Amino acid sequence: MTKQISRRRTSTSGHPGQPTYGALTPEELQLAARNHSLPLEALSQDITPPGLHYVLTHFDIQFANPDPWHLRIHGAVERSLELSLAALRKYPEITVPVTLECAGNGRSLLSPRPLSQPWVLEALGTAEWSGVPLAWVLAKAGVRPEAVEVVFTGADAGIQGGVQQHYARSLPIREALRPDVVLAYRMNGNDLPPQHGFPLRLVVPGWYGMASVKWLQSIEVVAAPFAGYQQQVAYRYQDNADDGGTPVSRIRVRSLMVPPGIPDFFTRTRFLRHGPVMLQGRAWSGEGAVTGVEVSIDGKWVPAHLEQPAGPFAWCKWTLPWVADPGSHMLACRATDSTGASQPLEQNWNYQGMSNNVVQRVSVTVE
Ligand SMILES: Nc1nc2c(c(=O)[nH]1)N[C@H]1C(S)=C(S)[C@@H](COP(=O)(O)O)O[C@H]1N2
Ligand SMILES: [Mo]
Repeated sequence: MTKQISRRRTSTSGHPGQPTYGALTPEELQLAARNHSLPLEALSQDITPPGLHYVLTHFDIQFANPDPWHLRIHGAVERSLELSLAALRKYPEITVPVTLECAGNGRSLLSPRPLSQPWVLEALGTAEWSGVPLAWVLAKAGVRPEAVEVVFTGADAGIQGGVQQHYARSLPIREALRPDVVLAYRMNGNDLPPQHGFPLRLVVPGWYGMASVKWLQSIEVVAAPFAGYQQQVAYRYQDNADDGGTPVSRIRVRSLMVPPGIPDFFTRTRFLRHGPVMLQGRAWSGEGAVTGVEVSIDGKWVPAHLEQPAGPFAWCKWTLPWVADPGSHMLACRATDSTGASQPLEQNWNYQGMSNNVVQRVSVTVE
């Protein structure tokens, strides 16, 4: 099922992935209408309601029948397993609060703009994912000593970069054996919605969303690095089409704010009354704990108050009281994590538009 594929060049005029200038293309609009982001006002909620959590699906959403469905665990293992949903539900269950973000978040802000899903700033969400620890299932199968990676394959298939494929990604064996990586059958306490991977998906806390394979049907332990399209071609930091690049993995530190006041319908410009207002938002990082958030009001940075996150890979809330005086103001927020990384004021460009964690700027008119 998981076909090994060779690397292909995707750089001909107007092809997907190729950077471009100017207005959004009809193809980008088509993707934007299928895949939606988190409305920024939903940053006010600790846990994102499933309908507001961002969605990214490369091919078609699957509507699986849970009865004949089963998960295959095979490859470099002592015992191959075929597990029904009922069998998986009998294993120990964990619940992990996780902030997922698409690696392409912010892509539409880049210039030139890589042709793909044109996210603005909000391709993220935080959910409580419940299911079986992947490490438990791998222990049942018995990982053989030659294992180097684990390959996860979804039921969805399509064509990308000229290559027909099932959506598939791998994890290095040490990541796959982390105790918090979960084979999730519930999101926020309910069965997974179809768009989030019913009946079963992988959730890899701390990694960009592409690692968390939806509609999971096969787990293969392999003795050589996986060469699938979504691993070797997509999701890489590249300078240009011919650069082999380096793989995208952990989520870079980022923060966003709930735009204060009320919006203008068409432009989304914000309007608010003068006087005290509590600015608030969220900050997260897959590389280490968030250690600080600063908020800039008309260019002057001040530290915000940080709250404890629900888990090591869930966003934390930040707040800052502000007394808004009449006029036009520019607000921004910037987070730092325990590795010392903080968000850039101007984004470094890369060919696929990956991990654009530039600071958000919100302009407000105070009356
Ligand atoms: N089977 C499958 N899994 C997938 C994808 C996909 O297209 N097919 N998209 C990936 C990407 S790029 C992201 S960002 C996340 C999005 O997860 P969500 O739609 O539940 O938010 O799923 C990942 N898992
Ligand atoms: Mo993504």
